Parts: sequence; structure tokens; C-alpha cells
Amino acid sequence: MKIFYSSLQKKHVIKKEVYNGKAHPYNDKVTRVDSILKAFRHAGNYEIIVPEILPYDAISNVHDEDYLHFLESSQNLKNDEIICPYVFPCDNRISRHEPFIPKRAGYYCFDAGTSLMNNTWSAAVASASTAYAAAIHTKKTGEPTYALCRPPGHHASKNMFGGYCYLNNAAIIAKYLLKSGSVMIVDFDYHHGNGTQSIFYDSSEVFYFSIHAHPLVEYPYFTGFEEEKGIDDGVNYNMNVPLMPLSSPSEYFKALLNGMNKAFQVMEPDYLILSAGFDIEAGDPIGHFNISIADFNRLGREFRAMNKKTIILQEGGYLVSALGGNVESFLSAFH
Ligand code: Q9C
Ligand code: ZN
Repeated sequence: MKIFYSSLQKKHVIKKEVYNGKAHPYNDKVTRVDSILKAFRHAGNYEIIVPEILPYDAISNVHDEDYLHFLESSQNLKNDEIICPYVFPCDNRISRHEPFIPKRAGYYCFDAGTSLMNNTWSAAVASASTAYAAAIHTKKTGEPTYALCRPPGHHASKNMFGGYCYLNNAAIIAKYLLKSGSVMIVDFDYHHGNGTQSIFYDSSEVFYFSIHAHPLVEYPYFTGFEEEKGIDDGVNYNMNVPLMPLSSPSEYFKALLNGMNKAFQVMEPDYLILSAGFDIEAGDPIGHFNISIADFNRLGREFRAMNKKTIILQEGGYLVSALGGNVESFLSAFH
């Protein structure tokens, strides 16, 4: 199986995140990448391809120009300097002065747990490039592909970063693939993909399906409820399946397959983009669905049986010791 990855993605290094008023170790660790690559090396039957940098248009089709300029400006940070937003313009989102400074960065962000450093932009572009190269390959050959996206993407909206995400990798390739067929994004990350949902909320072009921990009790708290079904042209093209933390794997599979059956009644897509969040894994430090390594193989087989042209994008998954094995177990169902 072909795997897309660039070493630039490892140069985005954030040490801490703010949670509950305290600094904790950042969950999106660089060692996540090593864990996944090691599992591929061990299995042997994966070919790692370094992607070309994607065309700028592919990014600006999804994200606003001013947001992209803001992200790019983070390249000017000094070594060891970070931007960690902490003031957010919530009542009306305006900024009367340039937001390109650390204290006003909250204009382009929705949580205080995600920071920028000088390599964030190049890593995020490299991450999106892996997704783009995977999409090109699947489009050309019909083969399933996997992009080792890190940083992840599904929390990033057209003009905000958060949840360790800066560019929405799934949305970027969805827009590209739409030129040659219909697209469904299935997001099984532990957290609701608020960014992806918002990007396609008023559109019937891309169906967004997400199964995740209930926002009553889990991040991102404000979106991911069942009643969010889309607006305007997008009505019925958004489907959320929230489950309480500690739901069992059998409840998980039941809810997933039942939900996807309903989604396929609305759209039988040519392309399936999987926002593959492995923070549903047993023992994940921030996810509580207890999906075992064997369950991940079953999950892969269920998606493979759907018989669509499939692009698999890495999202979350933070138990570094288990992550690689779980990703490989899932992918092995596709070959
Ligand atoms: N105490 C993704 O999985 N909040 N993002 C964590 C931990 C942020 C997760 C709180 C969770 C974001 C791509
Ligand atoms: Zn997640």
C-alpha cells in the first residue's frame, strides 16, 4: 500500500498546551509519526512516498486569504517563540487592527490549547500535501491510499485553527476530488470535526458524516450534536452520531453501520475520504472508546466492503505506544 509522508511534518514541535488553567504536555507529539512509520517498517508491505508541495489554490479553495497570510506570518517567529492565543473576539468577530501579532491571534483561533511556532506553516502545508498526493493517486488508480497527516486537519475551519489543526486536509482534497465525482467524508476521530462540518454545512456537494464522543461531555463541546443536519442546500448532507464516552466497541460498530446505511441512502459517493482518528483506541490519553487493535482491523474491513475509492487521512491518536500498531491493523484490511 502507498503511504504519503514528508519529514517536514516533524519540524512542528509544540511542547505544552493549556488545559484547565495549567500547562500540560502537548498531545500532538512528534513521536506519533515515529510510532506509525515504525509499524509500517515492521510490516514491510508499505511504500513511503514523499509528496510534492500542493498548489496554493488547493488550499485557498478552502481557507480565507487573510487566515492563510496570518498562518504564513508565523514563519517569522524566533526559534523557541510560540503564539498561544488566549483572548477571543466572541461577541462579534472583528479585528480593527492587524491580527498578525501574538496577542490578537485569538481572532483566528477557537481554543487556547493549540499554538503556532516558526515551522507550523511548512509542516501544515506538508501535511496537506500528503493528503493531496494520496488523493491524486487514488483518483488515478482507484487504489486506497493513506496520508500520514500530522498536524491533523478536521478541527480547522476556513478561518480558524484549533484542536492541533491548522489546514483542513480532508476539505482540501474533497474540493479537488469533486471535479471527478461525488464525495463523502466519514470522520471517526474521537472528537467531532467541527471544522470540516462548518466548511460543507451549506453544501450538498460533500456529505459529512461523523461518529464521535458526545459534545455534551467532550471537546469541542459546541458542535457535533445529532440535530446539526446542514443548512440551505446542505440540509440532510451532514450527519452526526454522538456516543457517550465508554461506549463499548459493539455499540460503536452498531451506531457506525446504522448511521452509514442512512447516509448512503442520501448519497452513494464515488470517493470516500476517511478522517481516521485513532484516539478511539483503548488507552488513549484523551479518548475513551476502547477500540482494540483487532477492532481496528474490523473497522478497516467494514470500510473496505463499502467499495468506494478511498483516501485515508490521519487525524488524532495520542497513545504513542499503540498508535502505529493500530494504524497498521486498520490499513492491513485494505490489502
Ligand atoms: N486534556 C484531534 O484529535 N483538547 N484533536 C484536549 C486534553 C483538545 C483533539 C484536552 C482535543 C483536540 C485532532
Ligand atoms: Zn481527536
